[in-house]
Amino acid sequence: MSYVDEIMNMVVEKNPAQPEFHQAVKEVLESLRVVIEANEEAYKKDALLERLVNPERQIMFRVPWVDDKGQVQVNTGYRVQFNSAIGPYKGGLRLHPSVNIGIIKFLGFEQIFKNSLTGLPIGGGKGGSDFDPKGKSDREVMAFCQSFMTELYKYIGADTDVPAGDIGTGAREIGYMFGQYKRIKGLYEGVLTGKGLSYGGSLARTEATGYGLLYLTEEMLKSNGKDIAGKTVAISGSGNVAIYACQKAQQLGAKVVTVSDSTGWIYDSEGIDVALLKEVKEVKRARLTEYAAARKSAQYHDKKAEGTNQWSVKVDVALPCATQNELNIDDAKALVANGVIAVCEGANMPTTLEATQYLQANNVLFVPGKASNAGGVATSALEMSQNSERLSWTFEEVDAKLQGIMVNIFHNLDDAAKKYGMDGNYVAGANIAGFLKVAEAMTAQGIV
Ligand code: NDP
Ligand code: 2IT
Repeated sequence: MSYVDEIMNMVVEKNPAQPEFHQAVKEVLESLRVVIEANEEAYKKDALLERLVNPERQIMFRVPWVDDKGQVQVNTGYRVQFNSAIGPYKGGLRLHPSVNIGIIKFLGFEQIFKNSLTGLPIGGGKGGSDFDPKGKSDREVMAFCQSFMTELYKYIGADTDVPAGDIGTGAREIGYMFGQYKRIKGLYEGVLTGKGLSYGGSLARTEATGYGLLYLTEEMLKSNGKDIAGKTVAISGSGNVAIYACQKAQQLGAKVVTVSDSTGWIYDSEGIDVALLKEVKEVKRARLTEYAAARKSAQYHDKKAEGTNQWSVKVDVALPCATQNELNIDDAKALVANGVIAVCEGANMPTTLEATQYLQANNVLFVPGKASNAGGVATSALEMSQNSERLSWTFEEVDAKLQGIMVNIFHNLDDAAKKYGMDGNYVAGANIAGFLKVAEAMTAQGIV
């Protein structure tokens, strides 16, 4: 049995009931096959793949807090410190009822390669909790965040592990967590990113993931003789990534006709009104039905009642920006039948393996999230740099750096795919380019 297959089997056997983690490892290892096989003896002797798929450290803890009725609630907190070969652990905190150790491990594993692709010195980590911020009062969210940080602070720090936002964790949650860290540690340091501008945050971090997704998509289309301007785009999600993807797509001359949340989706024939979307989602924290109620050109579709989603709409470009496995084989078939030319992932692993293969087999340009959504973590690393030098850069400076990083990521993965004889396979290109740097650093640092 080949080394890659041996490791795949081991991961499934040793980590039962973690299907998302298996899926993430499978996608990466399959496309690394040619690289591993070229150097199999050395990698095997050093157990490089065994070390790569085993987190350096996994922390799980109890998070008790008191709700507004005086009832004690108990959640589980997680931080997986996956790989620190190229820098301190870096990655977001997800707050969503679906969170479990397998989800955090898949996200942490992806983060290793994503962070490597940015070209910046950051290792891979991820954390979160099964706490659901939806429908909670600000005081309840604060109580949870303070309790969460009262345990997490022991394991993080500006030079060891720097968490940030993800699903359910935005500026409000990062603020409460930062306040509690500072209070317990008595230390004002850049221990979290995505902070508010008044206490060490970076301009353009809020926009970075969505903007970065579009910078990379634009460059990828250009390199294939196409232009984002004039294209019709479907976006899923209506959170941080989706909103700023929408904004940048429209600035670049595309028309975004859909957004979604977990219950429904919007088709807006005039193009999504970003100001209205921000008001509904960022200010009111309301549902998309409110967007439809406020705009004549918008139709609201209930996902469950209709059994439909935004991938049934005829578009040129699809940007999944909500969550894992939200674009399956039936969705891929519908997109291809409608003539889609490109799918670039804003979320982490939103496309199933089967759907990815179908899109690639039908010549759809496909960029995996670890490359196309890397603008968020890249700008987090720029926030760390600003915190270290105790300076703040202008929006234009950060945005220009972000753009340069995304263009660079695309060319690195394009070159890697070509070098290994898989021209146009951006999944393979991203995994190979991300892996090689981490593998070299791990090898250089000995058996640790
Ligand atoms: P937000 O919490 O801001 O928004 C999440 C959006 O996705 C909401 O519209 C939410 O709908 C929807 N959603 C969440 N879970 C589900 C689900 N199970 N089914 C259907 N819809 C769902 O999160 P972000 O925008 O920050 O994150 C979106 C994706 O992007 C995630 O995969 C995240 O890991 C990834 N990402 C985020 C980065 C960042 O900087 N924030 C960086 C790189 C990747 P509802 O409100 O109904 O739950
Ligand atoms: O998935 C991701 O890259 C993020 N949620 C952002 C992580 C970060 O450290 O900014």
